[in-house]
Amino acid sequence: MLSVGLVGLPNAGKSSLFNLITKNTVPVANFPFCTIDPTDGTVAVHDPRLEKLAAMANAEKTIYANIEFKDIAGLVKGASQGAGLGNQFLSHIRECDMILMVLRCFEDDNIIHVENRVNPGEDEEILVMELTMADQSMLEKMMTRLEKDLKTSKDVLASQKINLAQELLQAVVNLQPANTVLSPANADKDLIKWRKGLNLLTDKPIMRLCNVSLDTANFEYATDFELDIAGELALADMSIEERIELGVSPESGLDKLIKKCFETLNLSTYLTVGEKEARAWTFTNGMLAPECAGKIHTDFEKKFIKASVCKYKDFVELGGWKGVTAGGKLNLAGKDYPMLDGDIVEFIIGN
Ligand SMILES: Nc1nc2c(ncn2[C@@H]2O[C@H](COP(=O)(O)OP(=O)(O)OP(=O)(O)O)[C@@H](O)[C@H]2O)c(=O)[nH]1
Ligand SMILES: [Mg+2]
Repeated sequence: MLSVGLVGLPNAGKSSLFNLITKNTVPVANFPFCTIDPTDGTVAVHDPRLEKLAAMANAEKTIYANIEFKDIAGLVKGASQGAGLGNQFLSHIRECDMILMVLRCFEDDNIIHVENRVNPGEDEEILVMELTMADQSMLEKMMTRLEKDLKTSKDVLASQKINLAQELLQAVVNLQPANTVLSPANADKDLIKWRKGLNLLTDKPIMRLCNVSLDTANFEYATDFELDIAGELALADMSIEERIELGVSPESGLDKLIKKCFETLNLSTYLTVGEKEARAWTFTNGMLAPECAGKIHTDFEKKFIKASVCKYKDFVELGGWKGVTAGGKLNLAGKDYPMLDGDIVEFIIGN
């Protein structure tokens, strides 16, 4: 399952965001280090297309894509040296697919800021510093092991691994995220896999979220996403109709955030529909039909023959598979078909 790790300074609003996400009651308090246990929450990815399909097919079940968020304790300057609660919780987000930095932009004298000022740009610098330092210590250990093994290793990639680890180390030592080290286009697949398996925090996509509020001052700071977390929490129980009545956007801030995470991870959705279930499946843009079939069942990738594919819009307008077929909008896609967002699919699988 897709997972997003939240990082931020204490009192940036991570747990509030987490609460918005899960509507669980994670303790939220005006107290730095309120979160002392990592907390995982899974949320369904709301997709109106899926709901429409389920209604059309009178499907018994609607199965949404899921995305998991992991809340950890706030980091402070020097966490990698043990300040605050240290960075002991970072291991909980090592396996996440991306990092979401929650940056405080709201002014509130009653809520302590560990640096006694509100400045998202400087907070980002602190976070990048702590994350790269955590990666540095991991890479240094890795280098020692790789060099020790080099003489005895039968691994044909051994020296390439050392070179890559060295390059990554160079970046993080200079406080540059590991993801700034680009793999050459012809890089060995196994080397890329190995790199991913290192689970470096700063090698993941990093998205910056500004926690703003109505009284947020104007910052000269470019961010990826703005969300009024406290404001959204206040609206969280309202229906779309109630939101429209109040004059706020019918799409919740959380839905927009999840969309943005999908974008950051380069993901899209294809859909399947039948009487049993309507279901959303997540794939990486550019994936071909067989690999997408493999999302349903690993066997499906090998046994893939063809896929019946049509656009969501055609499916709805023409009233389903029959209409799509009669209307000439059905595409019998082969192994080299790159799946597109919103494709409705039926795989034809061999024995
Ligand atoms: N005024 C205001 N207060 C907020 C906003 N977002 C969060 N808070 C408050 O700030 C305090 C800290 O929020 P949390 O969500 O617990 O912060 P955190 O990032 O999880 O903090 P740690 O767990 O200590 O790292 C709480 O009292 C929240 O109610 C906001 O947008 N405006
Ligand atoms: Mg918290």
